[in-house]
Amino acid sequence: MKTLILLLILTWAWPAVAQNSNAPSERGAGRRGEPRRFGGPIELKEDDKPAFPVPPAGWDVRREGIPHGKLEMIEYNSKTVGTKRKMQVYTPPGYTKETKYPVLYLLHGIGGDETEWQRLATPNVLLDNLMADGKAVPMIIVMPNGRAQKNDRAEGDIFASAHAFATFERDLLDDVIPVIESSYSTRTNRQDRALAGLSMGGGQSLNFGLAHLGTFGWVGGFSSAPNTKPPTELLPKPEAAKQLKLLWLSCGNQDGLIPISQGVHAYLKEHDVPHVWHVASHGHDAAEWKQALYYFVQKLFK
Ligand code: FER
Repeated sequence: MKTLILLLILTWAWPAVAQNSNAPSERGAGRRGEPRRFGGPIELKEDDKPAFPVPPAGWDVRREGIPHGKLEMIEYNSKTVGTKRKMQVYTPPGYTKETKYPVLYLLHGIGGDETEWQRLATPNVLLDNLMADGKAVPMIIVMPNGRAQKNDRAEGDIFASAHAFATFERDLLDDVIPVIESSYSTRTNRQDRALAGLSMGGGQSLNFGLAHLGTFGWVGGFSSAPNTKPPTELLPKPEAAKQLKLLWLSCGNQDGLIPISQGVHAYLKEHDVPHVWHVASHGHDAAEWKQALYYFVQKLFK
């Protein structure tokens, strides 16, 4: 049965795979923001509805006259990969060593890298605005590169590097988090670390977050991709997830990958695991991820 489902997903995804590997203009950075056509037929269920409204006017516009956070690109030595790797770090307005901050680790998709979230969704603008309005608590956001291999650029056949997104589990736990916690002024309990991502990054967040409940207190999968483990593997003991402060699943209602999120949602519901299920009117696209991030961060660390 599992093999059949996997075969079906691969068959549906194949046109997108072929397109990506054959057309240079479709490769790598820069083609994000376009609607994507992954996956198969979409069958919406009764509760596949938005949990949040369309964001209010001005939500994603940089405002003058409010304090702004800072973005920096840093390098770290990855023992896991054996190279120097990059990650983008947002520190909130007024960041000071006198305070310890919680941290959100935010993971990109199959065609992205450490710059993708910033290009697609300007998390710094969303967070600056939300903090100015008292709707989000000050936090650090880390945007690492989830393709844990020596050449971690999104080039060539991006699907051929899908396995490197699994290797990233060790890079995140053994390299990224220790580097962040020794370089920035952070709080370091499970309730002070959140893990979320889009598509491949959504699958990574569910796979790693639910396997390391002692490390992460807040886990979010946005439009999670076929790298997401089947629900019984993700959470063999569903009651264990009840220790999470937040478990979040969201997906656009025009995204052919929605069966993956629907499957996880159905399993959580069956086992009474509290979670957010947010299905807004989008495809597999930047508009979906941006509003998911906007609402996800408002729930964090409270
Ligand atoms: C697939 C379809 C889509 C797949 C991954 C994706 C690993 C990822 C899409 C994205 O990150 O946007 O079959 O297999």
